[in-house]
Amino acid sequence: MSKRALITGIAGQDGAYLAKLLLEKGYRVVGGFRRGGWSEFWRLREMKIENDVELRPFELMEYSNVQRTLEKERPDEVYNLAAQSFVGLSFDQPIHTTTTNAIGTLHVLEAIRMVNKEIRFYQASSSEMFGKVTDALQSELTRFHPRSPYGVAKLFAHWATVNYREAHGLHGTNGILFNHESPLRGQEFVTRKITLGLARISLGLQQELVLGNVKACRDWGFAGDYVDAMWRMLQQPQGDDFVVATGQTHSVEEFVDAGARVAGVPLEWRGELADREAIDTRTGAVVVRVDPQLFRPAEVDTVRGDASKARRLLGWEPTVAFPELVALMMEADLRRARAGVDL
Ligand code: NDP
Ligand code: GDR
Repeated sequence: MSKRALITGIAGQDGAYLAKLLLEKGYRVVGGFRRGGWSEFWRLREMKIENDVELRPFELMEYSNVQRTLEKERPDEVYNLAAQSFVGLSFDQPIHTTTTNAIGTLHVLEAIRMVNKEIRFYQASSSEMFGKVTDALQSELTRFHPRSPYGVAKLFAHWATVNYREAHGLHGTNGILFNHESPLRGQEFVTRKITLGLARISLGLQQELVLGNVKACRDWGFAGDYVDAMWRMLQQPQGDDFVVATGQTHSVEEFVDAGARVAGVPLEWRGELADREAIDTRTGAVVVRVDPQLFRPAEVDTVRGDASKARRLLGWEPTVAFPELVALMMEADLRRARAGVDL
């Protein structure tokens, strides 16, 4: 009989990639979504799986809704991807972020304990938990020092998952995933903001791209690779914690440069951090500008992950390197901008 998976947050970037992967593996996939506008399933449509996933209204903050979903759908595996996932917003909405990301996760763990302790549970932990990093390379053993309400809430959920594993014997796993991107990334995140902005600038549809801290560095991988790691984790005999990362780090400015090369916009940077800007060398016009108002109250300056445990125990490897990732996103946004499509 085919396995059943419940994915919370199915309408998000990772939900779409994970659902596609599990369907290809023969799973029955149930996806929890919040009711919103007409565009809520655009990612599932892009992946051409909208009709293959069984969609259920699902609200993480409604405990009885979570429990009833488990009772009714009887999943073998639950992937808890639902979250307020935008770090920047978490400074303005710390309580909403914390209740969703921390208590929401506890709802799922508690419901699994009540309904069926055999259900395997994946928690979407994050490199944001490392925050003010103490080790040059962050592994499962690195000390946590979150720098945002988002990171603090994810750390609660992380430890709650460890605790349900140790206290109640749940098969609970934390995937400590570093930033992963794709053409399905939300526009609020810096990579998509850049590829969308540069695509529009190169076609004359937008004058400039305004960014925050362009010196911040991230370990950026491809979402398609990272959902494969999620699945591999839940096939392990016991719950565990795994870092998933490429081991390479690049600044936001380097992402802009790589995207501009694909878009055919020659850039030259000038100025210090707060008034940094890039001109189009053909015209001298400023096309990228830093606005200090977009700086975060506390920043994660740099992260770089050590995924050697995932390589060793899961046989996982990233397949898309930084230049290909940028090109993949840039080309998708150039196509969309030319077609007048806004996703
Ligand atoms: P997205 O923001 O694209 O997707 C998150 C989904 O969660 C959205 O569809 C959202 O619904 C849903 N959601 C939010 N609040 C609730 C709620 N109260 N009840 C039910 N659903 C809710 O995130 P990603 O796909 O990028 O990330 C998936 C998970 O992985 C998140 O938990 C994120 O924090 C974590 N993560 C992501 C990383 C990344 O680089 N992408 C790295 C490390 C961790 P709606 O569409 O209605 O808003
Ligand atoms: P992050 O991703 O906070 O790492 O969280 P984001 O793309 O938002 O920011 C990355 C870095 O870029 C800097 N930055 C900007 N960020 C945004 N969003 N917009 C800008 O204009 C801008 N300019 C510079 C930020 O300051 C930051 O340093 C993502 C999310 O997917 C989380 O859910 C996940 O847990 C972590 O990755 C790992």
